[in-house]
Amino acid sequence: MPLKRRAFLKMAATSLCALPLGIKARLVYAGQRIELTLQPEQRAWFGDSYQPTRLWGIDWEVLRLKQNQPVEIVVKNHLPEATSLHWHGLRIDNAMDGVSGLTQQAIEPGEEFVYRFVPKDAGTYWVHTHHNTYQQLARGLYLPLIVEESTEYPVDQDHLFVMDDWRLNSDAQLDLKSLGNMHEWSHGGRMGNVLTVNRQIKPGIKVRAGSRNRVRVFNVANSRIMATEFSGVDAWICAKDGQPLAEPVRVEGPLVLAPAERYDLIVDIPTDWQGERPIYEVSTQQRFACAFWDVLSTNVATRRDKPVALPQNPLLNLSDRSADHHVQLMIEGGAMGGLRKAIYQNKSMGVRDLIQHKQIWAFNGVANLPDEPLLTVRSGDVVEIEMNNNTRWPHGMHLHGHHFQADSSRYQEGVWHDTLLMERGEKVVIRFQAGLPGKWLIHCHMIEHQAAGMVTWFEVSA
Ligand SMILES: [Cu+2]
Repeated sequence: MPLKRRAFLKMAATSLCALPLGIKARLVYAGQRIELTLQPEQRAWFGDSYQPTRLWGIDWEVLRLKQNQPVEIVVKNHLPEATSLHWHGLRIDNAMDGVSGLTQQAIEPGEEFVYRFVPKDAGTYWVHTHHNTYQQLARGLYLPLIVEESTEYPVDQDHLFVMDDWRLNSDAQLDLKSLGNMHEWSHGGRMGNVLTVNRQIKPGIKVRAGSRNRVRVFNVANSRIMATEFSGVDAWICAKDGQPLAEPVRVEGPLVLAPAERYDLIVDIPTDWQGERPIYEVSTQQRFACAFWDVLSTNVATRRDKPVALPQNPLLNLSDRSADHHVQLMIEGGAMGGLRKAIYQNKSMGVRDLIQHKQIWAFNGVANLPDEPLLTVRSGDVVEIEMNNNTRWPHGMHLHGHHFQADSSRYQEGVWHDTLLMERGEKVVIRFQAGLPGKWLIHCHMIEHQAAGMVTWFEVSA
């Protein structure tokens, strides 16, 4: 049994704000060429009583690019394993999508790869490994990525709120023995016992009383669905998965995020606050403070006006377009799912054989990446995928290289997503315009589910 979260909370050193050795603060767009080094990283989460926790990471705290400015990002692999980087949510050339084995060869240790693209959408995205993802993401190989709007949005401060879920052993090191546990793969995925925000345990987010803040909330966990409660503040959602909402929507109740989902919030801090005010994670029975507002009392004038919408990104309005294609995606398998057989690597297999190959989930009767695409479409076509979650588990469905709209009851109509939480038994139709030519993945972003079968692809031709 993994240690319980509470045990680790007790051990945690009080908010260490300094960046660990080898991590640089904010990589701001600095001309055309940027270098990222993938490297081992240490975090002294538990003070002097334990060895620092050894992770994998990238040598920056955050990467900030500018909308419509071309970049060349040289990624140097100083890790002991091959890897590749996926630019999650960016609509860029397929050859830059970073899926090893599909869009590029993995970057070997000591080698480098140059990603070249133009970020055409402003917003909140992230970069993460797409090679042995269930292991490498669990080790922490990701980086928040912000594409700045060309006109600055009016807030006093812009904060990251990157939530992660780590599984540590009693030595406070990554519990690597539990990677690949088939029981977890067939259930909700691999859950951690330590929650961090911005790679820190219970950090303070420095704000001024009465200020208006943009807070970019990410769930970068392998599989845990997070729920964050920002109580006592006025908060609005102004973007989902990087894409602005037509009108900001007030946050009512906890903000629920499937792995890989992001929300941009506008948060007004009350004028009479000072000192520490907790922010809670409430997805489990163990409601606890995962971070706090560290409020400096000042005489900032209160803003009582509703926040304005962010400028829209160049996405096609789908409301007056009928679909050129409509396909079904039946999601099956998992524990208590009644899956009897599926095709894996072109062979029909019973469940026992599938489990031997570490497969237990299927899309349309096929476990893992098929040779043939789910569908082939032309760039510019409007596509509908009817996703049917015929399993006993929630899933976070992610489409590479595209944003889509969904008829899900959980979200407002017209909201754009690159990742969508689906409840057990739920059916959702997603709609999008096929973008750049190439091979694009559709997969569950509960990464153990993806590893165990929940992945397919579609092809866009010119
Ligand atoms: Cu899933």
